[in-house]
Amino acid sequence: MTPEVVTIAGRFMLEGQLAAVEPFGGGHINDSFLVTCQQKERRVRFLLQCINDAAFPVPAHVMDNIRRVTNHIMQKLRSLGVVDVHRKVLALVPTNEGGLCCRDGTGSYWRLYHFIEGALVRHTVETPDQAEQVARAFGTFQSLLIDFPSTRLHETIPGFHDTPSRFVALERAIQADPRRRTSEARAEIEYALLHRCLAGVLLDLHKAGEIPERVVHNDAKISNVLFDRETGEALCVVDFDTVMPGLAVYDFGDMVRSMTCPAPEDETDLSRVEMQMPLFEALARGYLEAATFLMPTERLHLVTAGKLITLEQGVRFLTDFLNGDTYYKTQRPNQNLDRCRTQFKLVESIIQHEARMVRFADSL
Ligand code: GN1
Ligand code: MG
Repeated sequence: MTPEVVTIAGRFMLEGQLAAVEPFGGGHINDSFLVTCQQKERRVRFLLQCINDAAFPVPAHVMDNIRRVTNHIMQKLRSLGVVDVHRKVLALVPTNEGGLCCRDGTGSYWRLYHFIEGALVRHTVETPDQAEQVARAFGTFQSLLIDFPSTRLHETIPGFHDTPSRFVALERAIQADPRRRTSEARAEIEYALLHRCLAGVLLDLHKAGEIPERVVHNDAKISNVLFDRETGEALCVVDFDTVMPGLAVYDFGDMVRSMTCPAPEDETDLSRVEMQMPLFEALARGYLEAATFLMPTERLHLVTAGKLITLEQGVRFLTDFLNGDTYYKTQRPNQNLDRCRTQFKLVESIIQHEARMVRFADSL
C-alpha cells in the first residue's frame, strides 16, 4: 500500500492502532480500501474511499448528501425500534478535525465509513429469492426517505438519468470519434439511434406532473446490497454517491437492468443474456411489497423504466468506448463495447417479454 493511503487513513478518528490498509471491492468509479485497526484484543475495520472527481464534479456535495441521508435513515430506524442499527445503514467516521472528508496532496477527496462486519457482497444474482431481497431492500430505502426534509439534495451528477442528454453525448462521441472506434461499433450505434425515440418518455411524464420527484438511490444493483453472512438476509443498501432527486422507477429500472439476467455485465456470449421472467417477478414482488408509497402512474411505468434504464446504460457504455474508456474502469480492450452489447441484447429481450412483464406487475 502506498504510504500516502496509510497517512490519509490516519487523518480520520480511528479506534485503536492502525494495523493494515488494503485495496477493497470492484466499483467502476471510486477506489476503496479496507482499513484494519487493533484496539486491544478487538479488531475494528473501516472502509476508506477516494471519490472520483472526474465522475463527481463537486465531491463536497456528495458528502453533504451522504451525511443528510445516512442521518435521516439512522434516526428513522431508531425511531422504528430496529435493532442492530449500525449494520442497517452506513455511518461516516469524522476526520480528526471533525470534518466529513479530507483532501490529499493532489486535491482528491477521501472519506471513511465504519465497515459493516459479517456481511457479504454478491456481484451477480443467482436465485429469485436474492432478487426479491435486493428489491425489497431498495424499496425500503426509498420508503425510509419518503419524508426526507424538503431542502433538495444536491444533484451529484447533473442530468444523471437525463436520457436525451446521454444520446447527445453519444452523438458527440460519434462525431468526434477520437479513437477511430466507430467502425467497430457500427451495429451498436445503429441500435442506439433507432431507439432514441424512447429517451424522453419518463422525463416527459415527470414534466407533465404525472410522476413525482423523490429521493432515489440511482445505482440499484445487487452489489450495492450487503447480505448477512449467517442468515443470508439482505442487511442494507450501500453506495450513496448517486443518491439524489430523481424518479422512484429509475431504481426499479436499474434492478431490471442488472438483475433479470444472471450473466455478468461484460458477458461476451450474448446467448447467455436474456431477461428471465422468474427473476423479474421476484423483483416486482420485493419492490412493490416495500414501496407502498408508489402512485398508480409510477406503478404503470415500472417496465418502461427497465427498458429505458437498460438502453441508457448501453448508450453510456458505448459513448465511453468511443471516447476511449475514460469514464468506466476497464480491465481489458473492448470491455465497454461488450458491456454495451449486453445492455442492448437485454433491451431486446425486455421488449420481447414486455407484455407479460406488464401483466405481472399489474397483477400485484
Ligand atoms: C457505475 O462504480 P459503480 O459500479 O458503483 C455507475 C452506474 C452504473 C454502473 C454500471 C457514478 O457504478 O451509474 O449503472 O457503474 N456509477 C456512476 O455497473 O456513473
Ligand atoms: Mg455506484
